[in-house]
Amino acid sequence: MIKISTLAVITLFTGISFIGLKPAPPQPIAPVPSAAQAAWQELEYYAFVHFGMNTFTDHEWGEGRAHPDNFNPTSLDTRQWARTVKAAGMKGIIITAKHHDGFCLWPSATTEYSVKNSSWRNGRGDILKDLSEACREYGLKFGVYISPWDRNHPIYGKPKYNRVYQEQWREVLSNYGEVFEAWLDGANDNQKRMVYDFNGFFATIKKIQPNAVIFSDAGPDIRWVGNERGIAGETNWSLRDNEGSFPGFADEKALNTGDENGTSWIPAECDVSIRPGWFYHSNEDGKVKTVAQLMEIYYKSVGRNGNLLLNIGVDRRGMVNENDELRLIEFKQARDEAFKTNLASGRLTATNTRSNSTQFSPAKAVDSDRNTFWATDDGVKQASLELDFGRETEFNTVLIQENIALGQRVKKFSVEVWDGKNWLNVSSQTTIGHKRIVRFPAVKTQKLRIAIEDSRACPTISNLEIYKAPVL
Ligand code: FUL
Repeated sequence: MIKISTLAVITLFTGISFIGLKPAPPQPIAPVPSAAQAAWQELEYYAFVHFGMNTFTDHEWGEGRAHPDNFNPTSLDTRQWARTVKAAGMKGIIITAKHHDGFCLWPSATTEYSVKNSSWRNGRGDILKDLSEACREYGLKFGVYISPWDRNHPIYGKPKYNRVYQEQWREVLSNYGEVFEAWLDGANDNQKRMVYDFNGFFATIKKIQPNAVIFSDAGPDIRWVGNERGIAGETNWSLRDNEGSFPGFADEKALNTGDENGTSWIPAECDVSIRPGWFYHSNEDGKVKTVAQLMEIYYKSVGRNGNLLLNIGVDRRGMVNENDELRLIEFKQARDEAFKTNLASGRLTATNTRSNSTQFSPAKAVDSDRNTFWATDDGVKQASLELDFGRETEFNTVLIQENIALGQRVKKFSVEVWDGKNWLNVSSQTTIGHKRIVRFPAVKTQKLRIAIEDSRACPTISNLEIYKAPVL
């Protein structure tokens, strides 16, 4: 009889586990996402809403001096925001609960500068209450932005302000149900030299909403992508060496690409506004980004392993303006059209399959199950996946995903097509991560090959889709 220890040794060397004769899955390679980060990554696309005193004073950066009565939406309808966002295919809304001017959209006890001192709804209005309820009704995630920089608060600049800001987070995270993301802006007033207690803020947020992810220039959970154009680096690691970095001091180049040797999992979020400004200005009604511009942003954010946070400046009525609403829907239709018919079917083979097992076969990359994946044997960092369509097929887009629960791995890969005699390279790329969408001039071929040329550990490819998308 074989002893258990012998089985363990065989398992170690062959990768075959004797429980149901299943091959052992690849070991995770650190760092890996937390459950909250993994869930966040699946959202891919959600809305930022900039709304506040600036909406009524026509500013981008208010100074915190406008009287609370100026805040006066004439027909506030947060359900219309939620309905629009839902129809646009977005998964949630992050609201500017307090921008740099310090005006709070909820009746905070920490300041006199809020809706409670506005004649709007006789001081009994609360945007966070209305919006969180609307998000729940429409099945959307609810997120909150609170600016650390406060141009109104009398004690801003003094250490005691840290307690004020922390208390503001405590209020919004305690009273409006589940919050999926806490957004800390890095913009600052350098003259007042406020020394922020970021670790204290992060601890408060985690204590009250342990499932929320915290965004700032420096994480800890989600990082800024390094620009406000919504564009991630072609190389985009969700890894980052966060040593010595903190919000407000952004290394924009490093944030854009992440860091292959990073010791923390801090994926990128790509924020950009649908108009030139973040807040609503009527003179920008004709400047809503075109569908072609939005598609380009989508391909360069979600298509480069980032999440897309697209901003809408809600107007003075307290509604998503018609122009933006129309464009959001058109953008949704353009994405539906681009990803309508997945052509990834045919005979799949690979140069290496983990333990030669069907459990990790190339077919797992096209089985519509994100939890299954094609993997190679440990140590095999170069391998290719070949798809024979069985007939000439025309396409211009390849969508590929890694199983990031086991860590981000691929460093370099190519898309190649068969011309009847040779493999022709149509695109050379670097990272994949949660999602990589590769575009190239349309090709007609019977066979496609994804050649992985380098990887931090054996690759784990959980999804491959192929499209002939309209060129905009
Ligand atoms: C920046 C702010 O200064 C802008 O006003 C805007 O809120 C943007 C999202 O973040 O840091």
